[in-house]
Amino acid sequence: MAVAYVGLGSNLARPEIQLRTALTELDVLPQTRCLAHSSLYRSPPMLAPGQPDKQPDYINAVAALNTGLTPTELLMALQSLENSHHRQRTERWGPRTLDLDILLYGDEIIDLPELTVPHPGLYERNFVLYPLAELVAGQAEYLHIPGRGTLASLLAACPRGELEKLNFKTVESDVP
Ligand code: A4P
Ligand code: MG
Repeated sequence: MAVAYVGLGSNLARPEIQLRTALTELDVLPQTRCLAHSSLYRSPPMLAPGQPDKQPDYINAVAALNTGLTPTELLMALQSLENSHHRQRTERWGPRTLDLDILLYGDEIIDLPELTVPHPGLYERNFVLYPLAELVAGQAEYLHIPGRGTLASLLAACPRGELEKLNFKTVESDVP
């Protein structure tokens, strides 16, 4: 068994509900339990250079899984979950109903054509680092990011910016 951290993101089709549903679905993947997850966070879209600024804000979260799946098996399971949320891949960094990224898989460094771990964007994304820090609650100095140092050192170099932690009681799924 390994502990894997998964980043969740959505900016289409009621993103808060997409994430809450996905968090329950992660817990019932084969050989997998969801140990804990962060709050939900809202942030403006991070865009590719030249990409038009026409996307809704994103909702993001991070989950810690205990899994017996191999990294490649976990990637396939996550992609199948994305597909079940009607994810359509039209453009890179385009709007999406559900994005599930493997951020960390134990302390492994993986460089396969279909899988890079740690996730290549992890180091500089406020919408990943701050939820991850919440999840490990006070242990950021001890969470080692292979090849990059500690989570605490990455956080120190990453401004919080416009990232907003959502109040659990006011997210849209509570509205009838
Ligand atoms: N892949 C390689 N490594 C991994 C990994 N560690 N986890 C491959 C998951 N997948 C990985 O992904 C493309 C391919 O990456 C997959 O086929 C898989 O084999 P994708 O999900 O189909 O496409 P994508 O998500 O558009 O591309 P990419 O480069 O993964 O984008 P990111 O890094 O997911 O970023 N702004 C805000 N505020 N919040 C966001 O969450 N997300 C993105 C997309 C852009 N802007 C954002 C956010
Ligand atoms: Mg992705």
